[in-house]
Amino acid sequence: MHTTHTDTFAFDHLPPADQWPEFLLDAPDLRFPEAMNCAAELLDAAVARGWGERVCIRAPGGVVWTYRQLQAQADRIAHVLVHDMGLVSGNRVLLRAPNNPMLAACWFGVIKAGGIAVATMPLLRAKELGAIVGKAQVSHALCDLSLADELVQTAAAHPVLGHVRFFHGQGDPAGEAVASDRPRLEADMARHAQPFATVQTSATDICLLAFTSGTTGVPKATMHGHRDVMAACQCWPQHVLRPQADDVFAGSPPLAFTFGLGGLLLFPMSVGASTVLLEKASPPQLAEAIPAFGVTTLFTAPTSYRALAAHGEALRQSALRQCVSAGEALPMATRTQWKAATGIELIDGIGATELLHIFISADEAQVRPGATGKAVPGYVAQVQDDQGREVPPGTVGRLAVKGPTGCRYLDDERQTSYVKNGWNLTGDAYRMDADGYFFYQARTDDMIVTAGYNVASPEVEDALMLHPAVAECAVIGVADAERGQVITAFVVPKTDVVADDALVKTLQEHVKQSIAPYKYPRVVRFCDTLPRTQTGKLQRFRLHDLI
Ligand code: 3UK
Repeated sequence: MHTTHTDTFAFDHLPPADQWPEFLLDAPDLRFPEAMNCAAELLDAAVARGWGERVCIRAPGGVVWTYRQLQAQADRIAHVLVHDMGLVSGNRVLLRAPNNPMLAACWFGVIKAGGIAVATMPLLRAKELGAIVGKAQVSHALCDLSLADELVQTAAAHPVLGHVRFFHGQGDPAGEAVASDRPRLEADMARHAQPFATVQTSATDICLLAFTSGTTGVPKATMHGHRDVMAACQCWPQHVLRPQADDVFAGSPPLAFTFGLGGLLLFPMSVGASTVLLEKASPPQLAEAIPAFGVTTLFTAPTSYRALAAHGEALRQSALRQCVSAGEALPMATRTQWKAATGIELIDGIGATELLHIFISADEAQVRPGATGKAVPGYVAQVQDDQGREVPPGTVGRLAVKGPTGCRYLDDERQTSYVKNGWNLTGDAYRMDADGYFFYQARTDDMIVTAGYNVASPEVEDALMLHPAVAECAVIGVADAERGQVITAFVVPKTDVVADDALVKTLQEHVKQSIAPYKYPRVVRFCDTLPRTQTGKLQRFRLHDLI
């Protein structure tokens, strides 16, 4: 392996080769040329192929960009990076914006210039941004004006971040007035009208660092290259989603989360479809955007589907036809609720930042109740015991995955916990049936041991969720002298439900009737909301503080 990068930081900080997962690249559709830049594949080639006048991106306020317009913007940004900001290939560029067309243009501008995109969650503060800048030695940043303050603080504290430009994404004119003295990307872009010749990188060169959204611990930076991006476009979208060129994608995950980057930018572009980028995409805004933009293909998390189900009637009248759920386990009750509300069967898929995107999933026709799905073509998956031996079907163990993408952390000793003997270990407990369907049990650290029994938090949550009084819930094991751990449920009741002792009894009875009685929550607490990460994942560990 070699790198074409001038700045070899990423290459130099890859884990040692013997700690890499095995990469499966033998399938005919996964054989990529040695020299490849994924921006050339996804953007330049799209225009060259005659898609230039097709709509690529829409946004509120009547914004419509064709593929050619996105390319023109990305070209200007690449020129600014190289000529005005002194970028050399391999430099890391922090990207910071809510989902909007300029963020997409910046992403492609960075990649075209041979840079490494480090997209960050909009809500991060200077302290968290500082950790990212330090870890990835980020030298450049392109930032939405609406998020300028925290970045300015970060740059002041981290001299390595020497080149910063701000842009006006969309909305928030007040922010623009306040920040008008900031160095503007648009002003520089205006001076560069000529096309930018995309830098010829090697397929294995790193092009993005994605920080894990993990529910605990210090953030880790996963490293992915041009080949990994194209492999992700080749696997799950082609084999499970199978989108059409006239599809309209939309959803909630930030582009800084690889679930959003793939689902809301790379995958639609890989088939010449269009994407709707929404700066705000909570359920009410999604419910409005779906009919307004003619959205056909939706990406969001289980909680969001539960809230959106209330708009089922309106969504039935819309063009919506495919709905993808990922980020956390999809309870059976949510699948049923969504189908009843909209007539649409959800496509569940488990993905991970370490593997870039989804590796186990099932299309609408292949759904098996309670299962996430089967290994996506290109990937192999198995359930292993603690020694890394494959266990027979029906046995719960650790999920192990291999495919064309895999985990490489930037300079992180946790590499050897995620990758063992060439397998990526996702930290999830799963069971596989005889037909190769994978059934999620829990995060391995969310297994509760109570009076000698192993109980998976999500199983109790699923049972609770089937009760009509429950809007959301979370189950944890609380340390207990007698039982080891006591199953404790936090329940957000539906509006107009009376949350009293009688309801506690009712819910406990309900669980005893639905699953093995020893799994019922001995303690039930009511609350208004549950703690979640910025990617929508439940943070069960934070519930311990409420005990
Ligand atoms: C959990 C799921 C059950 C699971 C992601 C799609 O979530 C993504 O990446 P993260 O790094 O988290 C990975 C972990 O999240 N998980 C995700 N999806 C499911 N558990 N069923 C699911 N359908 O614990 C996994 O190990 O934040 C999801 C695409 C790209 C992604 N990065």
